Amino acid sequence: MIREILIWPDPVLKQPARSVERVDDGVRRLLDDMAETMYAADGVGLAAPQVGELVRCIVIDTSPKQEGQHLIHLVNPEIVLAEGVTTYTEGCLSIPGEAEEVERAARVVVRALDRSGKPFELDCDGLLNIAVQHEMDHLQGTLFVDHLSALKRELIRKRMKKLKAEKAAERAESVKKAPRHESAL
Ligand code: GNR
Ligand code: NI
Repeated sequence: MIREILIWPDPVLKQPARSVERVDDGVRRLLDDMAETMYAADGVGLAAPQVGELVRCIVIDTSPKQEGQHLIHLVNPEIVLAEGVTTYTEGCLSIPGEAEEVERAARVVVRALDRSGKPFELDCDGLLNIAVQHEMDHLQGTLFVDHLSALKRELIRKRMKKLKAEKAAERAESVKKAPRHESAL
């Protein structure tokens, strides 16, 4: 099921996510929804807080458009090694239409559970490295705008508030046009 992606600023996106106690069917269902939502939105990653779930779950697929081919599930990820510095122009599905350069570690090794609850390690460089750090930021309530100057962040906040107002107006309009339809999506 495709979920709605929260748009920043949203109080949920600022909160830390809790660890998963057991990788059960409920967690796997969430991971499947997140993957479907990520592919539908053409993203390279998605963190559970972006769909309103404050749990430490991430999906990533940095491969060019072969759905499912390189899908990675990260449950309770922890960085066990970070080295070097790199910059990348980042975007975020929760901050649509914006992109800014962000400084990150050049390489991270992450330890996480897979969708069967089995621990594994992932040695990340390139776009995967950027995506892993970007998604892990989401799990502690940090977005790429938090790495920018206050001035840039406030400019983007204004644009996002306008975007959200437009979306709310669109929704209100579609409710008016189709009052008996399940349109609160
Ligand atoms: O789809 C995404 N693209 C992207 C591009 C550069 C750096 C990070 C990302 S992650 C983003 C999806 C997203 O918002 N995940 O939280
Ligand atoms: Ni993001």
